[in-house]
Amino acid sequence: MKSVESSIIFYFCFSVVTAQLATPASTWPPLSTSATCNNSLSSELLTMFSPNAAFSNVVISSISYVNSTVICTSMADAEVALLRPTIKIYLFYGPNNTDYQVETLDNMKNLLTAGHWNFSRPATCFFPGWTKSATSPGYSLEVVDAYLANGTSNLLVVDWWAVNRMEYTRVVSVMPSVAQWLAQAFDAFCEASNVTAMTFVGHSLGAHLSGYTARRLAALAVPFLAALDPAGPLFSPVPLRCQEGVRADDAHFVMALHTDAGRFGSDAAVGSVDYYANNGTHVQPGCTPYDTQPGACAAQFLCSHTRALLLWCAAVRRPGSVVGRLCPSSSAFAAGMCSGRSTNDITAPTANWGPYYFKTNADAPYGQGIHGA
Ligand SMILES: *[C@@H]1O[C@H](CO)[C@@H](O)[C@H](O)[C@H]1NC(C)=O
Ligand SMILES: *[C@@H]1O[C@H](CO)[C@@H](O)[C@H](O)[C@H]1NC(C)=O
Ligand SMILES: *[C@@H]1O[C@H](CO)[C@@H](O)[C@H](O)[C@H]1NC(C)=O
Ligand SMILES: *[C@@H]1O[C@H](CO)[C@@H](O)[C@H](O)[C@H]1NC(C)=O
Ligand SMILES: *[C@@H]1O[C@H](CO)[C@@H](O)[C@H](O)[C@H]1NC(C)=O
Ligand SMILES: *[C@@H]1O[C@H](CO)[C@@H](O)[C@H](O)[C@H]1NC(C)=O
Ligand SMILES: CC(=O)N[C@H]1CO[C@H](CO)[C@@H](O)[C@@H]1O
Repeated sequence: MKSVESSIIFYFCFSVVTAQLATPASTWPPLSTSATCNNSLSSELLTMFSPNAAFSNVVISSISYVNSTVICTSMADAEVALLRPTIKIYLFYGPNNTDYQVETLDNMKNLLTAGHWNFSRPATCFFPGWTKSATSPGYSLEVVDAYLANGTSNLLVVDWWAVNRMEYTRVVSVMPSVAQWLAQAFDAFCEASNVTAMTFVGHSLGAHLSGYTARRLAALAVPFLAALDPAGPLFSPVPLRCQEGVRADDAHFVMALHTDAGRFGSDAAVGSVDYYANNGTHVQPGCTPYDTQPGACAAQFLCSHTRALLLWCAAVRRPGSVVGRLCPSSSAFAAGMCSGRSTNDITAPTANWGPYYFKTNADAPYGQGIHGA
């Protein structure tokens, strides 16, 4: 097992990272993906992310230590600048998830003039996570379908796939730049229109990107930000912290939902209020324990982490279906000691204190409403 891990580390650090250094951003190869359960990507993920010795080995090529502080290695400015034109904003106007308008950051205001924007509705922007595009099936399109079904928002999705498909540590290192570009584009969009506020929703690395972006806005207001299982690796206080991620003061109100805390999700309470589904940790109901299955397919491997996104979709589709209960601890909640305390829908929390706990079903639609709280 050790030698297998070492060769994966070797492959990852040298084949992927050094090859990318010499190649322009537009031609970087995507990470391998596979629809089958023999998926080497998941082995790489396990090696790269598991909070053990292998993790600190794998990041050594891109992360360095200065006085015991972990810092990200930056890409050269010229390389980073190549990434900006690759970022696109999608407006999904329905009725199908194939109905969308795509604009670059410089032309974002065209979204207001093509006849697809509904000025009577508020706006929501979704930020996908690592290796995910605006149209990734079972992921971004789940969010799109949920918002189309709810039918009360203009839905934007940030497509930063040309950036986020890179090696993980490299993506983390360029996120402050990406957020700066997005914030400037959103501010210009706001100043060119009467769209002055937007809800942000981000999953995993996208949760941190949404926070970074909101933090840098000067004109557009973000009254509500949903941070769905914000990414753990390089953001969690343990085992290695490279950058601070999304935090409670990034938006007027930050709701953080945890489903894989301490693994792919951060183990930190980062929101104005934090919600914990089924204790907030793996293994979520219906998911397969992946820590004993390094050969598991990516869908199994990321099941608990992705559950936060699916729970949010369930809550958007059916308001009142995903509800948490205020309780000081998971064990007190499990023991029924908080039955008299207040409950709150994750899409509309009213109190900026927590934590909130709830149970879910193993399958869609997941939410048990008040019965799960
Ligand atoms: C899994 O796929 C790899 C690469 O395609 C192959 O070398 C390996 O033999 C496969 N393993 C199994 C158990 O099928
Ligand atoms: C590391 O620590 C030394 C000694 O305290 C200090 O002089 C130096 O500036 C530190 N380096 C950084 C990058 O913080
Ligand atoms: C715009 O949104 C409002 C409020 O949701 C809705 O009543 C109206 O039908 C929408 N207009 C169009 C053209 O979809
Ligand atoms: C916002 O701007 C649009 C387009 O200019 C306009 O149709 C709409 O009436 C405006 N809404 C408000 C509330 O001012
Ligand atoms: C519940 O979560 C805590 C961390 O928040 C963890 O230490 C504990 O092991 C989890 N319990 C179960 C049963 O998963
Ligand atoms: C979903 O629709 C309801 C109205 O049916 C609305 O109150 C709620 O805010 C919507 N949820 C989201 C997340 O937009
Ligand atoms: C091509 C396609 O999927 N069309 C669907 C778009 O949405 C409408 C309304 O939900 C459906 O009736 C179409 O079949």
